[in-house]
Amino acid sequence: MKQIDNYINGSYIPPVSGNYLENFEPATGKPYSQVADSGPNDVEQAYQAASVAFPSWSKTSLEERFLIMNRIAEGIERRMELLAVAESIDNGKPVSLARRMDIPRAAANFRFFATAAMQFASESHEMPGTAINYTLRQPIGVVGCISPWNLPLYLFTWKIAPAIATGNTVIAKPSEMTPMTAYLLGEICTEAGLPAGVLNIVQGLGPSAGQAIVSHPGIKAISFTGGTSTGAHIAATAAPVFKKLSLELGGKNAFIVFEDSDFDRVVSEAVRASFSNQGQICLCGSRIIVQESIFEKFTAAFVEKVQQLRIGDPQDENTQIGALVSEAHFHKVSSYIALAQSEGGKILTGGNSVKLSGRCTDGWFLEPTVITGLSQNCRTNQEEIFGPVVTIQSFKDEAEALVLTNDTRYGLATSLWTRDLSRTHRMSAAIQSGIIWVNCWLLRDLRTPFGGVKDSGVGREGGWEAMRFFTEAKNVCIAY
Ligand code: TXE
Repeated sequence: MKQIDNYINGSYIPPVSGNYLENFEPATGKPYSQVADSGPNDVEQAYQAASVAFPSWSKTSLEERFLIMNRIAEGIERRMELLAVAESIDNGKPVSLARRMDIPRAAANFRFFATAAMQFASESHEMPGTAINYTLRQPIGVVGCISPWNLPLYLFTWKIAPAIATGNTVIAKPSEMTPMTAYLLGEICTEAGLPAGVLNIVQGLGPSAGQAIVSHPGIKAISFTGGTSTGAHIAATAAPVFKKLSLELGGKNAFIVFEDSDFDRVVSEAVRASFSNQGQICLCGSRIIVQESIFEKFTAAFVEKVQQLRIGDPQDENTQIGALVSEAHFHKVSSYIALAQSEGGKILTGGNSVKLSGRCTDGWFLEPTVITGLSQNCRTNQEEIFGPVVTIQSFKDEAEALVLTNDTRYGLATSLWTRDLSRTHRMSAAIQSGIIWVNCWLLRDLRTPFGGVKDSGVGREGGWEAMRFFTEAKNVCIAY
């Protein structure tokens, strides 16, 4: 069985403990590899490598960083099929999705921030006749990047790329549930000529390996994506020692459909926003709210399209709905279906586990599920389910749509469908979320700030926001 070791100082090395964790394939429910069960000693090894590499890497020319990061992107692209299959096996997502979204975006992350490294500048301010101020934006040093299981390589590289582009050295930990593509990134970086110690990949559990990164006194900034409760725990660990934090957390996003929207497009986009990656994207539209004048018509059309989704072996090219990432997550999501029914919800389609034949017979599959008849303040409409389960409810007018949209503890993303330009501006200004898509969903420009408000996190990733997160601004004031 494949052993997934740590990548430290440019080489793959086993965990100090010698212990490994079973890594399961969600589609079969069976272990298919073993992942290093790392802890504080492994993080210390990584920290030593990263701190030795920092002086040289932080002085590496921007052109050299640009060239190396583009070679990493090329290495990812050359291994597109290998990485897409690995991602699909590890996570349970359809291989077509990994090939279309996850892996190309991982390459794009390195390309984007390679270019950003060349363009990143700061500013100067003259005090006429008195002084000149200039702002130095310097790398922080050794930084920690911790990423989740839902978009494994996509989110892992979204943090690593800006961190190294700005001259930092990195200790990065993928989720213990999806370690494979992060593991494969190590050899790609070595092949691209990334100097040893610039990127160190430590595998293992959150409370051991992750906690060791967050609490290490030498690691000065943490970029985290994951659950809100984990984010709160990380903040409690990091805050007393004044570490810089970026927390991308959970969401319970509204997908708002007004009667004047493009009906056929909004129906198909609602299906995509609800069930892509089995609904395991923090940006998914898990609460569909529809103007009452078209509620029946929309609901019928939406349910019909959901019922056409093909559930199957993630390795099958035609599969649209794959497996949930773990047995625990499968039971968590299933429990929310039962909860919804106990709260008075009516299941319009789905609600059942799926028993496939052949190799996937013991996999963790759930039908895409649509539930109606629930109040906004019930748990099903308030808590992040993070699976192929959406609720659908109606609203009378713009005022009610806004109340429903904002009525959760989260504030990550919203998808608003209307042709009314004034309404678009009014609602976009009033909606409490960090991202608002109008007549689209998951359309991403990497230059834009990315992040949530309320319990969806603090800090922003993307574009100059990410470059600024991984640098410290120093003001130098020189008197004439
Ligand atoms: O996230 P966790 P999980 C939500 C979603 C999901 C829930 C839990 O609701 O059901 O979070 O998912 C590491 N110190 N999202 O279990 O536990 C962990 O090893 C340091 C939304 O995947 O937050 C992993 O690498 N690190 C989210 C990473 O944190 C710790 C995407 C995420 O794990 C740690 C994923 C600790 N004490 C889940 N405990 C989004 N916004 O996209 C865990 N980790």
